[in-house]
Amino acid sequence: MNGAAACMRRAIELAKTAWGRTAPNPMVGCVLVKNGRIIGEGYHHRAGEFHAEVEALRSCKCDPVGAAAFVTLEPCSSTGHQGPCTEALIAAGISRVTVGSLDPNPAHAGRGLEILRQAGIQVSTGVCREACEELNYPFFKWITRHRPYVVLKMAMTLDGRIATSSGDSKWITGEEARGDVQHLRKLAGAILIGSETARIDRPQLTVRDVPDWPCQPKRFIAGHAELPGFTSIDLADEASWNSFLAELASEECLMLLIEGGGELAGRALQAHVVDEAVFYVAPKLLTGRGSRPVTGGKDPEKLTDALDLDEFRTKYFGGDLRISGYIKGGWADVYRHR
Ligand code: AOF
Ligand code: ZN
Repeated sequence: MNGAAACMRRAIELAKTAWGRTAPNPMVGCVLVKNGRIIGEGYHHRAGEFHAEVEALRSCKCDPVGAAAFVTLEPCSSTGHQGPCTEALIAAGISRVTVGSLDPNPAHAGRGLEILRQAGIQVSTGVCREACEELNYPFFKWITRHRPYVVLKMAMTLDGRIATSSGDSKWITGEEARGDVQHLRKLAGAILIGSETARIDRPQLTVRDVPDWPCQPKRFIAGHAELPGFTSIDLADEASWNSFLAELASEECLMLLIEGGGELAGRALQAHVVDEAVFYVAPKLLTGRGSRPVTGGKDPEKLTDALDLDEFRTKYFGGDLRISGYIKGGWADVYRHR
């Protein structure tokens, strides 16, 4: 395979094979290349199992001595459930290691690269860095801040409505967009909805597109509503948000997905707990003063009170448009501009 970027892209693809299955570990992929050919590939399947580098070494059909390794994340350097990947790479005689993103886990951060260099391995970093980092924002925030990464997902009409005045909301977006939500949901260790949404929609909020999905998110209602499988919690102020998020993190939840309604969305944004907003916009205009708006909460006084977004991105899913961005001042924004 030609080119470091192409090898790293393949490693990213491998890492994503385990999408949503690795928590509380990151998704990691690794490709081994010798004489211009891929001789080994691997990815981290789930926490407690082999790391990507070891998987790739084990898959080799020929001697890996002198091969180059492309890893999406800095190889680990100490023993956890698994032995250090730095040692495995050194023992296998790997001569070059290209790393996509550094591992901010304080147990490894930077040390992995240092150990490889000291062993005489040529180390380079930063190939497809952004893509490698974005693969693991939930892990990065959790391991450094002991809080889950928070994503706010909403589906709305072009005029910013999420339901009629009577609460009819099925469906605003089409099948493809809802399929993308299933994909996003797989990363969520927990899902949160408002009490009104719980009462009116009675949603399941499960991952359904894979039979017997092993990592179903824990489900919570902000406020009080009876819904089987959901836990009611009180999120009255910033302190209660903070203890909720701390509790989730201690239960190894790497990502919280907030799925509406508008009142909860507004309050979560105003409590400054959201890191990333993912909005699906349907080509529909609902109109109506009583139709429910996509965000509620308190009324800001000035336009300068608006939250800004960084990296505003768009992608079509069928006829619907997904617009996403990182909330300025949130964890992801700060991390990206560090
Ligand atoms: C790697 N390659 O594929 C992964 C890494 O408890 P352990 O031994 O599984 O270690 C988990 C830590 O190792 C995790 O917190 C993260 O820092 C790193 N994950 N490192 O070299 C991998 N999954
Ligand atoms: Zn490792």
